[in-house]
Amino acid sequence: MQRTTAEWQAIDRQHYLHPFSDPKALHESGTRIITRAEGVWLWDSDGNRILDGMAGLWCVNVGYGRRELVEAATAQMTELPYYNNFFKTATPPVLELSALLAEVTPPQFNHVYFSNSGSEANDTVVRLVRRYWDVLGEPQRKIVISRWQGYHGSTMAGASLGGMPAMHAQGDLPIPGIVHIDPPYWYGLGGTLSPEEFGLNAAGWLERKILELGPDRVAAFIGEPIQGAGGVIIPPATYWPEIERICKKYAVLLVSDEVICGFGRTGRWFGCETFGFEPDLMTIAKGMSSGYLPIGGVMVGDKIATVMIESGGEFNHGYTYSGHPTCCAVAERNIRILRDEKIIETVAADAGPYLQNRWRELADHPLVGEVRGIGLIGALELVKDKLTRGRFAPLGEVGTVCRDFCFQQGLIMRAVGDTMIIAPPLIITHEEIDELALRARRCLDLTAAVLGIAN
Ligand code: PXG
Repeated sequence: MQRTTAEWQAIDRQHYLHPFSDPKALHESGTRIITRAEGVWLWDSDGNRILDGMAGLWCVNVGYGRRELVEAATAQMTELPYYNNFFKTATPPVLELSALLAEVTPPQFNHVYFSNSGSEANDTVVRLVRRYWDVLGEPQRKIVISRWQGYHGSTMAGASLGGMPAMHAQGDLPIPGIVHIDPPYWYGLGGTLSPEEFGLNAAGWLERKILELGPDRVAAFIGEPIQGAGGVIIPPATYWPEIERICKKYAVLLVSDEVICGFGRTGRWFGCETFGFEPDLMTIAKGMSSGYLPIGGVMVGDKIATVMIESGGEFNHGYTYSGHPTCCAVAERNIRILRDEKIIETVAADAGPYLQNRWRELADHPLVGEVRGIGLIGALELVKDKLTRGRFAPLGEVGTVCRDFCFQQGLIMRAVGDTMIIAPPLIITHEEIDELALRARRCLDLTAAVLGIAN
């Protein structure tokens, strides 16, 4: 039914509770209603066309409007809309997708557990690594180390693994056995160190924490190759190889949360390939289906899969919709699009470098303290003083002003504190990147004008 924006907003106020939102504030301002999309463009219920600089929520990698994905869903729903994978059963789509994932993931990955989201996949990770060490006769290895400003989901384990104090403050988190270290955030924490020196230092915090806890109590370390929701924190090149070395030294399992970086965001299939490390487990979701249907999973490396299979015994874990056939059929088709159309190669050789060049031009803006990015992910740090990296107070206010101007100017950019973020669909063209850069600069100018900063 086609209603007016005001009618939808009224229903929203009366009946709907949004994720991560203050309902009272939202009721005052009214919700934006997105009604359709094509390529990198969204339309709202007032007919405004908006450039989606965030690919939905970091997920619509192949862009909106791909008929093949609609057709894959229609065909599967017609044939077999649902069946489970419990009780000695499987369906063709879950098997086809498993085999395809083994092909596109790094060589150590040949097995997958499916979930319906990144959060559920990370809950699976926690249960799986604890089960692995139990099976190996080291039941005291229970602790998972993760990082402040990491984001690993919103379930009890996901939010606990994440390093968002505002999330921990609600629901008595973290759950026991999860410990955090500081992130490899050079712009914020690097001081006078070179990025390379800082990267080694930041990895050293992991070793220090392992030694403090006792190496025989640490089950795993989990991190996003680039911390996305935490502000696009891109570690120096020295960081991940050193993290891998430390994990190997203490036999700590290494988990790469690829929910944002996976499926091409950084110009390789997976972020761990871009940063040069070999994880034991990978969390996947989002770009796996380009967000057309909900699906996630855990890629299980051979080292762990062999133990789980050869030990015998049941891993008492799974969801009604683990390996949902329709979601699997869509994810499989989506991954084939990424592969057959060489979309990720294009990100690496063309779209990525082009976007990064245009993005770096914003460095001369008086509000911009640092520009960073890789592939099709980017961030701008808005600061009060470029030289000293001095922040605005309270943090987040200027970011929100800028983000609101972005909406007004027909551009979706995320604000994390005062860091502005983009992660557009991977199929974005040069012309659309030009438009993104133009609109971003206009929004920075408008923000500077509100602050009374001369441009
Ligand atoms: N891991 C990472 C790295 C994520 O970015 C999750 C796990 C959880 O996935 P699900 O599918 O359960 O949401 C995510 C999700 C934001 C934002 O504001 C980011 C996410 C989710 C919601 C908001 O940037 N990332």
